[in-house]
Amino acid sequence: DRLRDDLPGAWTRGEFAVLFQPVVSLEEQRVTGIEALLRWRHPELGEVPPAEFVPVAERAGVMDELQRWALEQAARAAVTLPSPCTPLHLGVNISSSHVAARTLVGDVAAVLHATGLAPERLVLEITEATVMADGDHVGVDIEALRLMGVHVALDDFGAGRSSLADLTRLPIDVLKLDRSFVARVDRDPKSRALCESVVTIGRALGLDVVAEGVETPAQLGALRGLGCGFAQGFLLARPMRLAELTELLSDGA
Ligand code: G
Ligand code: G
Ligand code: MN
Ligand code: NA
Repeated sequence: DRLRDDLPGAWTRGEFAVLFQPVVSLEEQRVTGIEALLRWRHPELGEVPPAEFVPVAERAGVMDELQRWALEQAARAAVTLPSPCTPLHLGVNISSSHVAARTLVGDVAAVLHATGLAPERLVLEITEATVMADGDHVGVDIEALRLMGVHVALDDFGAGRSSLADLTRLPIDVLKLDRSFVARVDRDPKSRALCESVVTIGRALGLDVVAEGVETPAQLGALRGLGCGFAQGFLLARPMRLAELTELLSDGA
């Protein structure tokens, strides 16, 4: 089909961009990280969302190549950013095909080397689905990445068919609380209870918890009340281009 035909190499033709969405520390009230998010602007079809092109790229066998490009773009951008306090963490989403290809560890090492990004600043975001799909390999590769100093986040936590067992099995650093719970944290006792237990688990295991998809002050207030450490969402900042992010950070965010 059309996407399948046009995708390979589209990033070398300037059709892809990496946007950055700030992650805010609720304790320190400042930006402490960013998440890199891929965008494809097809010359005729317009914006194609990742939910559409990632599966196409995986089937076409080019997702690891696209991901290497995205990782490098994001890392190159991150090293140029002003950092008022400690250098920002850079979150990058990793697809299950990249993990399955077993090139992730080498690719990450190469990008760190090429860009000079400190490994401690990089947070690889993997989903529970990826963890489930790939069983043992994931654990081995994650362990290797962590030995390099890279951090790992479990993305969309709570939404998949997980797996509190993953938390004991995998050496991770961050839990990203799925936005489906965050959406109703201020109104629905069950959502609130789920958010609270994730915050509690995070504290008990020494993991940072990032609430995703925060859209209203009421949600933010509820999350603060639960002691959630970090938040991300349209209320705080939308995904933005590097120039805009640089400006935001220079203004002392
Ligand atoms: O930015 P947006 O809300 O459209 O992202 C939708 C989905 O696409 C999210 O689940 C996000 O993790 C994923 N995504 C965004 N950028 C990347 C990327 O560089 N690699 C992979 N594998 N997924 C990405
Ligand atoms: O699956 P992942 O967590 O990587 O998804 C990130 C996606 O979430 C990005 O595509 C981003 O555009 C989107 N996103 C970020 N903040 C919000 C928000 O407040 N509300 C909603 N609905 N989506 C958001
Ligand atoms: Mn993510
Ligand atoms: Na997520």
